[in-house]
Amino acid sequence: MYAQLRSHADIAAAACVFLACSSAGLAHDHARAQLQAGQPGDAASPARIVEVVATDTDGHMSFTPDRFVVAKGEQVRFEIRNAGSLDHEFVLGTKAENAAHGHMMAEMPDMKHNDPNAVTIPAGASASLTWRFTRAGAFEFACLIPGHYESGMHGVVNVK
Ligand SMILES: [Cu+2]
Repeated sequence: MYAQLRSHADIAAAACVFLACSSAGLAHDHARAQLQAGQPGDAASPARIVEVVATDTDGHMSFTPDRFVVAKGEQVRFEIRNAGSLDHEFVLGTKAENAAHGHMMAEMPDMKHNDPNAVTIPAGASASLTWRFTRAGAFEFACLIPGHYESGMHGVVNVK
């Protein structure tokens, strides 16, 4: 039984890498369908630029800054620079969505993201993500690579 489950997870992980997570299985689609933080941005319309730096020195991982206030309806273009020596990712969602996604990442640690609300940033590289925050509330951005969230890699977006 265990072996069978394990191989399912492996197959899903392989599909995930090839298809950039667009068909990583029902669990992932479900997580996306529940996305509460807003909607994918439109690169053609104006956006407020927010620069974020990811670091991973001495076992402490973080995003700087790790707190933003955004106006409801505002479109933000996050420009994330990975100044660390490890690959990181930036995933937007509610705390609950990120926790659920984190559990899935623990099962499929090689999962790569190219979703509207998530981007993988290789060590030394930069990436951007444009998002429109259409709902008020506290949302989270986090790196869900196993162990990174626990090491401090998360922050808060307050939408007012
Ligand atoms: Cu990370």
